[in-house]
Amino acid sequence: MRMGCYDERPMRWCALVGSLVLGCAAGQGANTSTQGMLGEEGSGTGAGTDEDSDTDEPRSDTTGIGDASISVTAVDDAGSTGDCVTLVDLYRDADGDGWGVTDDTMAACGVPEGWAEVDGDCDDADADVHPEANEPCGAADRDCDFMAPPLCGSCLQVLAEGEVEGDGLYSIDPDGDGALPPTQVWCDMTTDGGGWTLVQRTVWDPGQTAPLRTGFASWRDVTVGTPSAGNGYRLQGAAWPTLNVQLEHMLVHTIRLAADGSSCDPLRYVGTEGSVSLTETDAWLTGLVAPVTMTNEDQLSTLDGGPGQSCVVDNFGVPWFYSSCCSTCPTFQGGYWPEPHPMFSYAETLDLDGNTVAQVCGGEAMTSMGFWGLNAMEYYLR
Ligand SMILES: [Ca+2]
Ligand SMILES: [Ca+2]
Ligand SMILES: [Ca+2]
Repeated sequence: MRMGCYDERPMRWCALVGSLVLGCAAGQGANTSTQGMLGEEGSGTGAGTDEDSDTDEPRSDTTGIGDASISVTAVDDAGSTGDCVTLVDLYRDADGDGWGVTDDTMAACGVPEGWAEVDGDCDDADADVHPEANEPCGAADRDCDFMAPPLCGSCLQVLAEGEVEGDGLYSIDPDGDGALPPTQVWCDMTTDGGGWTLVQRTVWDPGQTAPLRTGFASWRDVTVGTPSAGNGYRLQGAAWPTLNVQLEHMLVHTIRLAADGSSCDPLRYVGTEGSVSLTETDAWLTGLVAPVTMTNEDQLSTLDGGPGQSCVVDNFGVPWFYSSCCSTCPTFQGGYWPEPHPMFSYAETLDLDGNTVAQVCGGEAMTSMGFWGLNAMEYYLR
């Protein structure tokens, strides 16, 4: 004879099997997993292991379920009979996601709160984790197969399918199972709907951007710097085409204040229809439509090739799609500045938010002969 009871106020459940009483709250009704046969009505105070029915033990008594010879009767706390004729295997479900844990079971004639009829929950403290849970790209294991899902491929995919926590650093794998390694990138998840992946940032400090001045092979194969705000950075060029999902391009210019070197609010310009492609020896940005001169040549110029050799070599320019030289200058040194700094020429053109330098900086912006000096020039793809 066995009796299973647990006390979870205000309702008390008891299960007693084998010519004894299976107690449950009256009115819980029959369920489907195990049929017993109505038999003699017991007192509910038989020789169970939990004689006063006020502790949690034993909770996992399911032996004998399904045996048609077992008589089952339900009683409530007061000892009155209910109509329970069904004994159900139950699993503890503390997080209420409908999935219980395998190693905490009991049998009863209903499904009280905190219990489930199926097991397999691998985290019973998180209702978003269970065997049928959605598993966003880049998240931890959630469907209890103990395997993490693949990383998202871009900030745009993070936005669409992953877990978004505002602008910031995200881990992506630009080409999935391809040759490119997983990498951490900076995502703008707010501007113009978000989903922008930063691929290059040049900053006022020449020491930060000097490592970006490379030939084509390094441009293609090597990620330089770190993507978090304030740092010079370039994601290896081989990843750029895979991030250019919607052929959209954004330049974010943070103008420097002349008085103290601090930053104005950024101006943002978006171009469309621009396709980034690579050959063995070159990179191209073709078809770009933009409200400002984001580029003035389709072919990338680097230290060892492209139409803008004078810009890169003589004027300390970072590789860019330009020649002779630029309205958008990731860095430039020469008559404008004694050291290479990012600069651009169109701060009086309305940006995405309808702002110009007048709105974001007032009269204090750092300028040199019609160009504005930048604390940061950021280039995003989407
Ligand atoms: Ca659960
Ligand atoms: Ca869970
Ligand atoms: Ca998984």
